[in-house]
Amino acid sequence: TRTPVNVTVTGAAGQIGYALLFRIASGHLLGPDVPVNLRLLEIPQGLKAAEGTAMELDDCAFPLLRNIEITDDANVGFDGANVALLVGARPRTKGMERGDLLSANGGIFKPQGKAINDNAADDIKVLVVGNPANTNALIAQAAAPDVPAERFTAMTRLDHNRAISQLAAKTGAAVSDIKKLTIWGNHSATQYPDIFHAEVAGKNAAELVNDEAWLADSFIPTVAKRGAAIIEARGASSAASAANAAIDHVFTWVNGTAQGDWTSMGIPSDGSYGVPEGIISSFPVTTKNGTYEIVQGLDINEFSRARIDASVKELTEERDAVRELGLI
Ligand code: NAX
Repeated sequence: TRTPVNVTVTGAAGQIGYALLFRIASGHLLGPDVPVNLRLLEIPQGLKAAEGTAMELDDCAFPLLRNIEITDDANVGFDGANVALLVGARPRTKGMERGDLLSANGGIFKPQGKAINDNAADDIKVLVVGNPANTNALIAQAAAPDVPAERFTAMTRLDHNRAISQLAAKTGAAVSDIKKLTIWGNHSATQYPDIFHAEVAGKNAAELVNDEAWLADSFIPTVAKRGAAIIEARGASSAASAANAAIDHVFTWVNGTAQGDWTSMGIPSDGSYGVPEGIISSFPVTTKNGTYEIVQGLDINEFSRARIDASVKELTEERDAVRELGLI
């Protein structure tokens, strides 16, 4: 039998944590034949609720779940971690400036990055979900100099999945017929969902839709502002769909993209497509054997260029702000 994989989840007592843990334990994160040990990292106030969730996990009698450990000590939480899902973050509260938000999250992601550096397994893969996800990932990555930078990723898979769903609805196609969609840039309102290379049942999506006004005034803002629309409707931010996207992100990273398709991941830029090296920006990527590669050679038209540049500009500003704060 296979050795269990150690999966650490921060913010385990939160609403995404609640939607995420049961799917990890039932084999959806890594595969139906991979046993897991769960490490739940919370702040002291979250420990009791995390224990309650752990009781429910026990009560599912998941065959793949070997062990659950709950802690508020990052060194313990990341000890031997093979996969780390950094979900817990400091939300923006009323009246909070961006600088306050970045520094509050720096206080979380810098020590967690160091704890990953000092304690995680050599093959550690990190997904940052907690917002601002891209820049939190950058902070954690900078605090982990012994871990290859490319192991730190940020989640734009929810945006990717939202865009697929919107495009399927517009074209009347099945979700499974949509391929090669890309989210570029930041997981924020500036993100750019790109359909110019996407395919709908083998046909170019942009040509099929042939409606730039829909693209600019409906599709892009609907995808980019979907989080706010969910809050408005549900009275709480997206949780199950975010957990689902985290599962998809890691599953794809570990198990590979399908032939003829790609996915979107926030990853440290290597300078491709004019995105400054080092910032964590979303790209089209293919994955294989636990590694990913940026899809190269895509033609970027003017419409796309302006939008990628605007989102990347926001990311460089966030990077400069956390540098100023001494967080990277
Ligand atoms: P909740 O407030 O329900 O849960 C957050 C949990 O994190 C709490 O239990 C809290 O005690 C814990 N926590 C806080 N600081 C911690 C620390 N230093 N170490 C360990 N745990 C800590 O938030 P939830 O709805 O679960 O959302 C979590 C994060 O995901 C938020 O930052 C949210 O903005 C972000 N999201 C990111 C998305 C993405 O696509 N990248 C989409 C969904 C979501 O909005």
